[in-house]
Amino acid sequence: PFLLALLTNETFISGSCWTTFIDDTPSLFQMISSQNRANKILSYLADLIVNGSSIKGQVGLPKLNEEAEIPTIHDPKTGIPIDVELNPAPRGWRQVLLEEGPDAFAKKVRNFNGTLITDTTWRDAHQSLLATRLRTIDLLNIAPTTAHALNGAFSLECWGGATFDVCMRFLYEDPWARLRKLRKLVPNIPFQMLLRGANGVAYSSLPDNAIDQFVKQAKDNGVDIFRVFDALNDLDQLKVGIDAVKKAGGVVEATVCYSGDMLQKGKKYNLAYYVDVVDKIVAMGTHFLGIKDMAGTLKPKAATDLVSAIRAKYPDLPIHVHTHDSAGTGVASMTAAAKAGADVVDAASNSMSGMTSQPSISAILASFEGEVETGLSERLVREIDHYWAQMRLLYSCFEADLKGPDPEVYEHEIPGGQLTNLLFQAQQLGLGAKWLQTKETYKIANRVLGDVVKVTPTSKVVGDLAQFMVSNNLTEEDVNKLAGELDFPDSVLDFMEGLMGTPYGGFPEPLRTNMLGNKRQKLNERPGLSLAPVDFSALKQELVSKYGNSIKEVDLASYTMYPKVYESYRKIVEKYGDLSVLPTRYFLKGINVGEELSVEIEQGKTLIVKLLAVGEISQQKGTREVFFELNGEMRSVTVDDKT
Ligand code: 3PY
Ligand code: ZN
Repeated sequence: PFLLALLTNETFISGSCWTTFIDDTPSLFQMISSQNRANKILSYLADLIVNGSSIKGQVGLPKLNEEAEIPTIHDPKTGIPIDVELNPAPRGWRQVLLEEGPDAFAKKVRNFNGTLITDTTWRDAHQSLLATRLRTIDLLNIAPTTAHALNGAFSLECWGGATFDVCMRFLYEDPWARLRKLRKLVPNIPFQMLLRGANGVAYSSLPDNAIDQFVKQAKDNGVDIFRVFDALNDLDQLKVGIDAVKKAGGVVEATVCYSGDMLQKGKKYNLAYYVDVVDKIVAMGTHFLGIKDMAGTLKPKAATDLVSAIRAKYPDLPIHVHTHDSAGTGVASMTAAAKAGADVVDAASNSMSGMTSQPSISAILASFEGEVETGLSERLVREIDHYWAQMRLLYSCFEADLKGPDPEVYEHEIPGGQLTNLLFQAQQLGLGAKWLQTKETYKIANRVLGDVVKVTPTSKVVGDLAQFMVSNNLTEEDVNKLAGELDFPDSVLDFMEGLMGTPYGGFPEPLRTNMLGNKRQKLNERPGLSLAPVDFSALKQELVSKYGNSIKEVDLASYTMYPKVYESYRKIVEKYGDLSVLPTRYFLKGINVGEELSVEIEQGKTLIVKLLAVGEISQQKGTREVFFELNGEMRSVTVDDKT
């Protein structure tokens, strides 16, 4: 049709000025672009149909075989259905923030008579249960309903942590586009992200100006509240993130990471340690104090002791507690935290909660009932969960299949997301015994490294060392004795070099000296001080020369965080276009012969794709032809058969 339109276009036929032709006839070029996009999507589908899914971590196919239903929600007072498309989202805490600024917002939250809820379903819950694989389209579909159902929530945690990397690396999506699109649909609930301090959303430190640039982009594209932590509670590292958020005008939630069970005697990280870190955080200045219990080892009694101690010392400081339900005590711990004076606690939609995720939102509301007000409606959180029950089936192929709480978490202290990840890897090897060994060795690896606070990226260091020890059959003594000779994983050497900051109590010696040998230097100051600033104008030129003028500030930020991942992502987009528009079950399993799929590639532009047939393999070329009907016209795509 494009060629036909071109050949019959009068300006084109008359041969008059080609350069103005492009400007004067935009519809033709929109047509080329839509056709290119259509062809690219067909190429993806053809490859998927012939070769199967290339999405890492996918085992099997989605269990949901139809379009997910968006639940109807009802006004809790009148019981009347709410038309979420027609009615504007009600006022929420974001309006307070936008109208009155971060300081007044923090004060009002502190003065709220009760404890507010952060819903983590869009970030940590799927990071912890579904390998971070939730796609933008499935968030967008439920976003208008969420804006109504959760309008009393403190925030939706929806960005940062591992989602940034996974979006580009495994889902072939632009994390910035996700943020902007969600923002448009949810104008009333603050958006929250997880920032790994001086590491941004990467695995080791970046130059300070890279953190500033990234945070500014995050703020400008829709993030309101930044939960900033440092994996070692290294305050110099933490300050880099805090300062970046302050400069960008965001809400700072400077965070202390809670590692291990402080109720156990003789622990390195005890109440006095945490209060000391909090003192230093308060001295730096923050709108909120975050307490981040990434492994779910904060028992109810510990939550009471910790929050009470901080509350007594800092009556005006708003406190936000994050936890994981790995041991099954999440609801009890969050209830204890709320009663001890926490202003906000984290929870996840019921079908996306429990075990390595956050505790169930309905269970928390039930546990609070009659005692702690949240501003949320029990009916609405229940109604919206019908969607998440379906998502759990849609993403079943990424489940680690944990069957129950893991009380050993108080011993091995593995963070939620990593626990599912390591279990998944052990299951893939088909060895039940391997799992026990992994957990046991993780404990030993932590001891070898001097008992560090374990959360991304230090949890990866401990996990990598544990796997290295298991696969090379090494004991704790072996590691210490042979440190100078062994070829340790990069992450372990990065940590020992000091690229992730300095652990409390210092690095283990002589292990550090022996491990580094003369391969690496010892960094005895925070890494950002010796990293050359990113030259963003040179980087822009470089990326424009590679990818053209569409390069934006957010691309510079993506590249700076993950240069290789960004480049591979661009290659995929070049080949297949914007795949975020494909409904998930087609993205993961393709279509069957005779099946029809409709994809909205942009507003008002829908492709109707039907798979007609898959050709025989060509013995000479090893290719197959895949035949589609695209909006009523026949198309064929040739793909290499790699099976
Ligand atoms: C992350 O850094 O991604 C985390 O979720 C840490 O808990
Ligand atoms: Zn978490």
